[in-house]
Amino acid sequence: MGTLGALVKHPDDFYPLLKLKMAARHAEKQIPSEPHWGFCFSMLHKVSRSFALVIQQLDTKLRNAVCIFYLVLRALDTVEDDTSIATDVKVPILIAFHRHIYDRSWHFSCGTKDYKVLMDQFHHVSTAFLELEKGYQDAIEDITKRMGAGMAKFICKEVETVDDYDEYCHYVAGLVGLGLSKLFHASGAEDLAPDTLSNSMGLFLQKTNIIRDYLEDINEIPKSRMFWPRQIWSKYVNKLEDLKYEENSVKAVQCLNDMVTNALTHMEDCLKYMSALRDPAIFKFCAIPQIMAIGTLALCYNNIEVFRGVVKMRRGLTAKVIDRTNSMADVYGAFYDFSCMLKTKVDSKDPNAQKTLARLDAITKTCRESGVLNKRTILSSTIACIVS
Ligand code: D61
Ligand code: MG
Repeated sequence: MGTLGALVKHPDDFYPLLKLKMAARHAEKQIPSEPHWGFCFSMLHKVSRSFALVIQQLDTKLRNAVCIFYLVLRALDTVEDDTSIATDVKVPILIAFHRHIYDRSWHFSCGTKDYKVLMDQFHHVSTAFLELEKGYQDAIEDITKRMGAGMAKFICKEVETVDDYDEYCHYVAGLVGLGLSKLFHASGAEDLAPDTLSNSMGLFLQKTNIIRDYLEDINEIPKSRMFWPRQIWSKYVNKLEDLKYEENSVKAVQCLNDMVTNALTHMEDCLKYMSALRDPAIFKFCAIPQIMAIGTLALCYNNIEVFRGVVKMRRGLTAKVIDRTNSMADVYGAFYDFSCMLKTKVDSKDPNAQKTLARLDAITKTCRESGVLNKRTILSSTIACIVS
């Protein structure tokens, strides 16, 4: 559906979309004039639709550090994701990446489109990195080193068990959570969060991506990429790719629901992490991706379309979440509505029905016990319309 068609169907998307458009325009006008910072911020806008806007709300020094943190890891991920690079070339680059960020003459050409520009012009990123305060540099270096080593480990290893799955997600996203917590702390605005909670923030986002991107990853050329753990999918099919064939639709949806149920385990840690934040801009920066992830999981649960094409939240809905996520009451409200709505989607014949329902009950209980469910203002209707 085109923009106009979507607006006729959801007229109340109009104002948040307009507000988002204006915020994006404002952000573009604010792009710094020095060429390396200019490159970094315009690259951020190009490669991450959603993160760019929320990063924009942070205080200048923290915003610069988070922008560089993002681009360094995005570049590392571009090396990891490029399935045309031979393993014996790729592994040493991943392992040494944390040293390359100090070297303004280093670059490695790979990836496509905007990612290729990021890789070819990487000197702008290292130049900006070298201007950050030492505390920020150290945090970024440490996480880059650990993520690169973890990615290298999984280049030669498949995700077999649920523990492997958690380990892989720790390297590529949990560590981002640990790094962000360090940056927030270094900025002076927040206490240092416990590692397990920071890790859960990343795991929840990454698992949602891995669930949603099943088809895209399995169809990857020249070699498919597989992140769903064998321990889960082998209960339903003999090969991961069998999930996409129509004759396996029932099994595929059961497997998908099993994966969603697994992702639900992180939600309570995420609530704990967010409820400890004090700075409103940092809070928004953390909460918006979480609520988008919930919305995506809500869309994916019991939905065969995950195996047929792209399942994505409407742009208007994304705009609403960005506009309306301002307090912990909004987050508890969204988590609560999401859990209630998911409960109605659980089919008693699903093999994991009891487990799924138990996890959802635990989440709704936590939200109710927060005592703020009636204090929220507007997000309540958002989740309800995701599935309709
Ligand atoms: C609070 C706020 C944001 C958070 C957080 C806590 C904790 C963790 C994260 C963000 C990271 C979540 C990553 C989820 C998206 N997954 C990916 O982008 C995959 O690549 C992972 C490795 C590179 C990570 C780059 C990154 C991402 C978000 C950031 C960040 C760095 C720095 C600061 C803020 C946010 C995925 O990418 C391909 C795709 O999804 O299309 C993949 O290759 O699996
Ligand atoms: Mg990757």
